[in-house]
Amino acid sequence: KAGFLGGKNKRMFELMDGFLKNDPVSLQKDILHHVEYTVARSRFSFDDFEAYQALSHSVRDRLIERWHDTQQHFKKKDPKRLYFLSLEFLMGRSLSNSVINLGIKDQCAEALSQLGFEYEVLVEQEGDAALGNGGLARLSACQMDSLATLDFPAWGYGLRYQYGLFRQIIIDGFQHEQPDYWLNFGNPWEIERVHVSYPVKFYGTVEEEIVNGKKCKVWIPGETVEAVAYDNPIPGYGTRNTINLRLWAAKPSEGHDIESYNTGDYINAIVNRQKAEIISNVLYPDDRSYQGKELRLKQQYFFVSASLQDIIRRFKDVHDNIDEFPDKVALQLNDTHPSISVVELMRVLLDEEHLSWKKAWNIVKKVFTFTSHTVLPEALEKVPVDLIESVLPRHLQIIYDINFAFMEELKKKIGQDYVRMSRMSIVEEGAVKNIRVANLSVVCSHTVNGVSKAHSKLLETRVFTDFYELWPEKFQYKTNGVTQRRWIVVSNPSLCALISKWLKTESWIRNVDLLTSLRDHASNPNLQHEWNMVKKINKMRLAEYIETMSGVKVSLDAMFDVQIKRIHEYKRQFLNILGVIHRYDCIKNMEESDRKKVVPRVCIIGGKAPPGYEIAKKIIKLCHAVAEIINNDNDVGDLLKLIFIPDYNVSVAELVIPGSDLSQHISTAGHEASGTGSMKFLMNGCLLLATADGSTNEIIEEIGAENMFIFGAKINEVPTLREKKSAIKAPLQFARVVRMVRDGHFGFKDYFKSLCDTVENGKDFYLLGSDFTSYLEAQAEADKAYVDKEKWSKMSILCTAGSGRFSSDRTIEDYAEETWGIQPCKLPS
Ligand code: KOT
Repeated sequence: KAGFLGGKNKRMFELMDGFLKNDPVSLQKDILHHVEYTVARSRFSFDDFEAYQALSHSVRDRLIERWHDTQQHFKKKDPKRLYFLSLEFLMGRSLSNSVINLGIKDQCAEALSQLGFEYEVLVEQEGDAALGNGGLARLSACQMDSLATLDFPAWGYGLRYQYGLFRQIIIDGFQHEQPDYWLNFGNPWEIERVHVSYPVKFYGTVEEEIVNGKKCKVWIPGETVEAVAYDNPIPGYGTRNTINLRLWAAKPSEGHDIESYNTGDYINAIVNRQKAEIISNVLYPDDRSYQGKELRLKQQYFFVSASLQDIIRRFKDVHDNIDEFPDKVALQLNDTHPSISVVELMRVLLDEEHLSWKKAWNIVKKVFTFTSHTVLPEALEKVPVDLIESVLPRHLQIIYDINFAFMEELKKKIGQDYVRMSRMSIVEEGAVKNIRVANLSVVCSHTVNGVSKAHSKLLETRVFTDFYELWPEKFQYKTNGVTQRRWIVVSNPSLCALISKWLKTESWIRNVDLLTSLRDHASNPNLQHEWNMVKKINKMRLAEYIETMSGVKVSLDAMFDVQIKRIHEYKRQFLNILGVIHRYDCIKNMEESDRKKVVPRVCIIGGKAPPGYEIAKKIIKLCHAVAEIINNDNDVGDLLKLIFIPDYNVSVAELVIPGSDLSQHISTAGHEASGTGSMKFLMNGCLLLATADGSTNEIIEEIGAENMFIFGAKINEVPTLREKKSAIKAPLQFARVVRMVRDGHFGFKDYFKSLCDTVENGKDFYLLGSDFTSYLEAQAEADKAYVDKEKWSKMSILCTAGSGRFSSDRTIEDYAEETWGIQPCKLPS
């Protein structure tokens, strides 16, 4: 606090004369300074990676200035704050994003070029921060960008995994997983806060004590681990506001295993200390099936406990009355993964603040909001009671108490309907007793929302029906969005410049609704021409990448047709591959003269399969096996290519999306909660071939079905189709392509048998067979549209023009107003 003492304060201002400057010469000085003193290389000799490090540190200095000012401002204004709790954040690269948000890209590029470096090359030196799996995690990252840009007083909290999402390598067409030790080369974007650390307790017993004449529970832990904070500044665009993403790392606590030291077992005591760090070691790959793993529960509680201690400390710095907590704090649960926090807050209020149950419960139910990101029943988290009892004994007691109170309330409302009560209970009875984390989250939150209109409806009618009937007012919908800063400005600079030129303003970068005025020019041949040039540049970049990576040369005249996302049966990459086989089969069987009429395609698939998900891995192998045959068939040539892009991640997406003509979002209707990939493609003027699932229906509302290729069963038709499917014969074309795989046309006959079995003999749970004909029709429509260049360009422009609704800025504004009750708190400029 010394800095705030009168006279000293003045002296400090004199010494640190204003903010760091952003002109190229000042940037050069800073870069060279960091080369010499941070990277410790000679300023006369450093390579691209070292230049990247020095540039990053220079940018980070600027972030830190803003970060300090923002935090100070928040403290002074004391607004209600949002704390976004998520076990996953998929941030990708920071340099390119920070430079854009700080508005210093041109200056950096100029500074570097005079030093003999190229900005674009340095950006490529950075590895991805992949502390998350897919959609949910990338959504958190986009939402952090919007929270900062819109000046909301928000913080993110998560875990600082040492190993991020596994790297995918492909050997002979098979996926192998490699560890992602992303911190190997240091991480300039984080600030270690050795003094911000909290003890987190595990195991042990619960005892009773008398405090102030009242009986109180005391948890005597069996193990204590220290949580240390690492701060990651998140800059807003066009504002000085810079918010914080605080990630926790596990470290041994001082008192750890004192017993062993006392008994002289020094070596073992040290070894045991290291074990504490395991908690934040590795991100769990998402396979959407919960197995009740002890380490996973410990990760969840570890980050939640540290975050709540931090949040309560910050609150108490300024407030004496804990009753005001809900006026100052909103706690957002990103799916059920952080939901143990509702129990932890109860525990702190009861056992440490000594509030009555009623008072504590009143606070808890006013602060939490819960967003669900799935409809798959197997993805709903359940934790065995035995496991909680051992790891968090006091929490189990509190869960039982919450459930008891809830059951009593329920009985009053619905009478003695025990069947319904047992469905709604937080405790699942059975051979293995489980805690239903989703039920706990619904009971303890004041709002529950899905991530698209369709998904929210399904939550109300299928997943949480009983709860919806009980508390309809709790349920909301919040359509997901993505940030146009990363998905246009950073990743597609040519399109960004073109849009600004035609709109005669850059304001759309903060106010994406302005894109709608592109509609007025959609038929303008000049815009269409420039639009197509931009697409061509991006296709060239992508084609070069494909060639370096796979050795396959692709034609720029071909339609680039892309499906990139995690591999899962419900996302139906298998349907895509079967469609490619069908296309191949048609080309092979047609007259030479007819081949001239075929619209050439480059079909691109990318994505990681969860390590234990056999069928998903087989889909990847099938893609490679089919590609091997097609790409080497001289009859086919440039008419059809199939490419698998390995190790799909945020940076790869930044390259692939701008270079795509068509993108596929073809999940079985009713399975994709939202899908945010489609929004990134839409912004970049790619046409969508999609089922009416998740966010697609809302995209249809915005840009019109006539500008998309929609196919397949609707959400409400799926259950009936499933019932009837054993009676319905799959179309002949479908049977034929599956037979080609079964018969070994692409090799590996035995290996693919179980994959083929998933779609035949009355199984086909994800309805590939029944959607196949309409899928092919939609594909034919896309071919037809592609040939008509004017029509295609117009549709493409209309996609970008209609993408405004799918900005995370809009999503965050909706949450701020309808869910969290927070207001912007902007730093004066
Ligand atoms: C993972 C495990 C359990 C529950 C949910 C998930 C999950 C859901 N992980 N990612 N998601 C995706 O979240 C996105 C953002 O809301 C959605 O767009 C997408 O449909 C989900 O699959």
